[in-house]
Formats: sequence, C-alpha cells, structure tokens
Amino acid sequence: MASIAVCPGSFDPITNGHLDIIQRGAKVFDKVYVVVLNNSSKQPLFSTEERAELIRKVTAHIPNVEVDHYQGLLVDYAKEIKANAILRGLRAVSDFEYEMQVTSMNRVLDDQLETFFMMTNSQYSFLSSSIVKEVAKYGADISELVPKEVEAALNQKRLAGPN
Ligand code: COD
Repeated sequence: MASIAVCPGSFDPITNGHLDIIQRGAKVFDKVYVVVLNNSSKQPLFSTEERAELIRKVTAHIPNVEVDHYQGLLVDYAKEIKANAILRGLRAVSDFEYEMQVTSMNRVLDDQLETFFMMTNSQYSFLSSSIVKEVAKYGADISELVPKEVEAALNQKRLAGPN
C-alpha cells in the first residue's frame, strides 16, 4: 500500500520552515499532499488560492508533492485523497499543547488516520508565517526566511498599501 500523507496548514505564506518539513516528508512518504486549510483563529493576509499558488511554485521541483486547497475538515480532505497519515512540524514546546489537542480531535473524527511529527530544523525553530509578515510589513530583509517567490509576493502586498 502506498504511503500517502497530507501536510495541512494555513501557510500564510509558506516559509522556509514549512518547506523544510515538506521536503523531508517527501523523502519518507510515497506522496505528500500539501493542503491549504482554514484556521478559524487566524485572519489570513493571502487568499487561499494565492497561498496554494505560492506553495505550488516553491515545491515544483519535488515530483511527489501535490498542492491543493480545501474548505472543510482536514479529516474529510484526507479521506477524499485516501491519505493514511497527517504530517505536521514541531518547533518548540509551545507548539506541543496545540498539536496534541488538534491530533486528539482528528483522531476522534477519524481513528484510522495517524499523525506524524517532524522536528524543525534548528535553523528554522523561531520561524513562523506571523513573524515573517510582521517584519516584512516594515520592509525588513526576509530573504533568508522565505523562498524568493514569497518574498516578492510579500513586497507586493506591502507596496499595495496597509494591511
Ligand atoms: N519549522 C517546522 N515546522 C513548522 C515551522 C517551522 N519553522 N513553521 C510552521 N511549522 C509547521 C506547524 O507546526 C504546522 O505543523 C505546519 O507547519 C503548518 O503551520 P501553519 O501555522 O501554517 O498552519 P496551522 O497550524 O494554522 O494549521 C492549522 C490547520 C489549518 C491545519 C487546522 O486549523 C485545520 O485542520 N483546519 C481545518 C478544519 C479542521 O479540520 N479542524 C479540525 C482540527 S481541530
């Protein structure tokens, strides 16, 4: 049986930390579906389509990665694409409590779906989409934090006006 993982997130926008998890995950699973979902506690800067398009651009070199977006529950999406695993990244202890809650809820919703966690590369342990957006708003150099396509998209948003 092929191992199919779904790597879910807000990805608003994708950072080098996300990309590292996707690249490493793609070496472990036969197929990785990266899916942009709605996190109801976050107010996104980029539309769902914009986020998925940016991920598509920066993962184009990984043959077993597919990018999608979905309005609904993660477990329903996973069922649609016949995924047998959820792939998540862990940065610090602060991530743990939230991840445990979400994993437990997803298991209540679908007890066949296992969640796998990958530790962040220490180089990216501080990195989040929020922190990147915060500094990008002031025109800081973010070239070490995000792929160049994302840097350009953030600069475009900044130049388009206040957000
Ligand atoms: N290094 C390693 N991993 C990282 C880094 C980094 N620097 N930055 C982020 N990550 C990891 C995160 O830990 C996470 O695993 C993943 O990358 C995505 O992160 P985000 O912040 O883009 O995405 P989240 O956490 O906002 O995603 C939450 C979901 C959208 C997946 C969740 O809200 C969801 O499943 N929504 C759909 C509705 C649903 O099914 N809800 C039920 C769950 S309660």
